[in-house]
Amino acid sequence: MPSLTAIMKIVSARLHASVYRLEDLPQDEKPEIVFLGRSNVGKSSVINSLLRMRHLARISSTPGRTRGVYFYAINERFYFVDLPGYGYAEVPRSLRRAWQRLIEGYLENRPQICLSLLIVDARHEPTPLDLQMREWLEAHRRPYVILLTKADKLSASEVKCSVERAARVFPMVTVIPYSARTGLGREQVWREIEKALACPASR
Ligand SMILES: Nc1nc2c(ncn2[C@@H]2O[C@H](COP(=O)(O)OP(=O)(O)OP(=O)(O)O)[C@@H](O)[C@H]2O)c(=O)[nH]1
Ligand SMILES: [Mg+2]
Repeated sequence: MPSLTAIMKIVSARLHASVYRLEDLPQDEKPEIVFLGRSNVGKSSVINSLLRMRHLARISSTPGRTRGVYFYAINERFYFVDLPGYGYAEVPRSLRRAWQRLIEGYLENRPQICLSLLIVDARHEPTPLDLQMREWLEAHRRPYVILLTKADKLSASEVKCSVERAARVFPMVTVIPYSARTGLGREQVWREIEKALACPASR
């Protein structure tokens, strides 16, 4: 369903590919915006809220719902990439290992990734796995921003504290309070996406 954002006009958004094996990754080299974070943190909800679509990416209160790497083609120009969340202990170990292989294999060999959105729950300290993800992004020199999501569950002063805490944990990184429910942070995230898409590397 076409919709208008304040920043970018969304003419089309569709699921392009559901990938469960590295060999099946899209080959066309469109720039990619990646959504990372622990299981159930709200990655798929961020995608839907950015696009103002309720049902494009699958959302669930059951953790571990996103099982593949999902590529959404936006305006046929770039992809939003929804990854399975990390840190969900209930997933069988063999499946967790398979995800890890898939996610690492994807992230490591994908020069067209122009921005990663590392999504953290605004209510909680970043987890050790979030910090590990950050280490990885920095070691691989991947541009990223932090989204503190579910901010609607906090008061304005609690959101401020959460942003300050994140700025201490992730110094020198853009931190954006976000809510898929209220749309808080949407415009700022779109600005970051537009900036990343404008880099020469992503043309
Ligand atoms: N209040 C509130 N709830 C949210 C927000 N974002 C997501 N949720 C809820 O959090 C739950 C998980 O959301 P998802 O978007 O499926 O999370 P995910 O990170 O994609 O989950 P996995 O794919 O399982 O890793 C759902 O019940 C959502 O309705 C938000 O901004 N505010
Ligand atoms: Mg999901």
